[in-house]
Amino acid sequence: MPRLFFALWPDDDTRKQLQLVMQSIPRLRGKAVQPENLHITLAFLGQVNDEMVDGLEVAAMQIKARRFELKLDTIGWWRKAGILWMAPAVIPEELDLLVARVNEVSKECGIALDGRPFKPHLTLARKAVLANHQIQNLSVNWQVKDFALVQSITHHSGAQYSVRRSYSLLS
Ligand code: 2AM
Repeated sequence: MPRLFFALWPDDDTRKQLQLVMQSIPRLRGKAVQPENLHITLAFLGQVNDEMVDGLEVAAMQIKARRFELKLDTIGWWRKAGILWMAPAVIPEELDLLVARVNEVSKECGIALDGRPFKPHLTLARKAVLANHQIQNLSVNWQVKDFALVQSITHHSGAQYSVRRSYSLLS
């Protein structure tokens, strides 16, 4: 049973911008997310029965949602979870609509979601220990043109993600 999630998967340009951000965070302690693994989760599905995966992949093709610009302009740290993240100060309406559609389609395919409110964030590092300093003037402009169904494989060394399928957004 694959472990799946829907995500915004950065294009090459956005990934380069994110790498620059990571390089400019001083004394980053913790476990930095590998550059090729950086993403924003739209919906975490967990283990999905093999029989359901094909239906899900096809159903997601019916999602009609628009492209949008995502400005990641806020860096923060969840102390308890030890997560250092980047997020948009303003959540575009298109992103909320996309998440709502992805959730609907997943439920229609029989997948139970955890129902936690959506807090869009891109995890930069885990087990991060950080003084409560502010990092300013760092932002990433992401032209979001698609979203993806991603599989997570857990190794001793950490998680490896692979995009199973990506879906274009409308221009
Ligand atoms: P995180 O970056 O805040 O840990 C793959 O695990 C992705 O799904 C990660 O981006 C993770 O968010 C997200 N996710 C959301 N809910 C999860 C859960 N219950 N278990 C594992 N990952 C979850």
